[in-house]
Amino acid sequence: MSTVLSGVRPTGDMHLGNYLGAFKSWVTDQESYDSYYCIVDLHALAEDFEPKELRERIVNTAIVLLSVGLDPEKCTLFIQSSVPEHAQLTWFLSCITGFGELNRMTQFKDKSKNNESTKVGLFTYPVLMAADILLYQADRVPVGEDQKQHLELTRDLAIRFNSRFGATFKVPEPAIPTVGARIMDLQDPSAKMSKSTKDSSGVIYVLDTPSTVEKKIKRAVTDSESEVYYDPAKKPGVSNLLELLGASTGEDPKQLGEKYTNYGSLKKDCAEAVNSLLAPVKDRANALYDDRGAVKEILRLGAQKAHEKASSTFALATSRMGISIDEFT
Ligand code: AQP
Repeated sequence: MSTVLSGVRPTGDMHLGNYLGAFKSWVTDQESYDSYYCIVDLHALAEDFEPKELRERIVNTAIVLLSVGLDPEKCTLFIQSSVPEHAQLTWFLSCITGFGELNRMTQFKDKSKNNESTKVGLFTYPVLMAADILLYQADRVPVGEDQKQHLELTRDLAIRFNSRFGATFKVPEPAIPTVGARIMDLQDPSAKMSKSTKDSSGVIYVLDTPSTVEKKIKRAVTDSESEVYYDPAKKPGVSNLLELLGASTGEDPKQLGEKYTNYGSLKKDCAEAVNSLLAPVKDRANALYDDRGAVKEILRLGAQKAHEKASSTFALATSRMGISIDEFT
């Protein structure tokens, strides 16, 4: 059975971009892959955080993941920091990563904006991400378009390690969804929908109420034309609504564009489709909020299972690098 791995940072409330760009395919993949899904709290430490708030976000993220359909009987759901090998392998990989390689990462450039106080952890984030993936010998890594460059680095590091020290890591393939790969902010369709965006009016959270979803979509920025068609470069706002509608209903955004003659009816259908998609998720989440003990137990068992696999890969990497004490003579 092939292995799939993906992760999410508990840096805020989960939104439609996370759901449509990532979680939806995680749920499908758990049926046919040995699946590992990770709440990557170590990555969250690289940005400003409050410990109490972070703890709450980790639990909320787990609740959303279970509510969208991850089934602990079919996949391994765990918190990254519960498996120490993630941090340990990061050091090994840091020692074969060039400074220039990390300096070229566009996400780091966007987030750091040349600010001197930017954390080193944010700079080395892609190396930790590579460790997350390689520890589980993942064949497939479902991510949004924005993570493609990090995946390329992971592949480069796996190939480099294998050729320098001997076959150790599987070289993973990215899996980028064709629809929903990049859901944009409703108020600024030139920016991707993000948890950490200050103005929440352009972000639809998975647990937003139906009336909030309707309000946000109704106020979504479009353009001064009135014709509906799919063209992300020329009509980013309208195309994003078509993308949202398409990803929620399973239809093709381009073909959907041909069905509409005005923005009002597109927004109405888009809000309805998003609300139908999210309604069962919210019901399940409410039930889980009343049973946090069960969520904690799922994460504990997940960490145990993840540790079994990660520790065996890590032992192999240790041996390959010549620092395994078991092999000292
Ligand atoms: N807008 C998006 N459209 C499609 N996919 C998206 N993802 C995130 N935003 C979008 C995908 O969701 C998965 C988990 O995201 P993450 O939190 O680990 O990474 P992120 O890209 O940093 O997410 P945010 O929401 O933008 O968080 P902040 O604001 O904290 O930086 C990933 O597979 C990601 O591609």
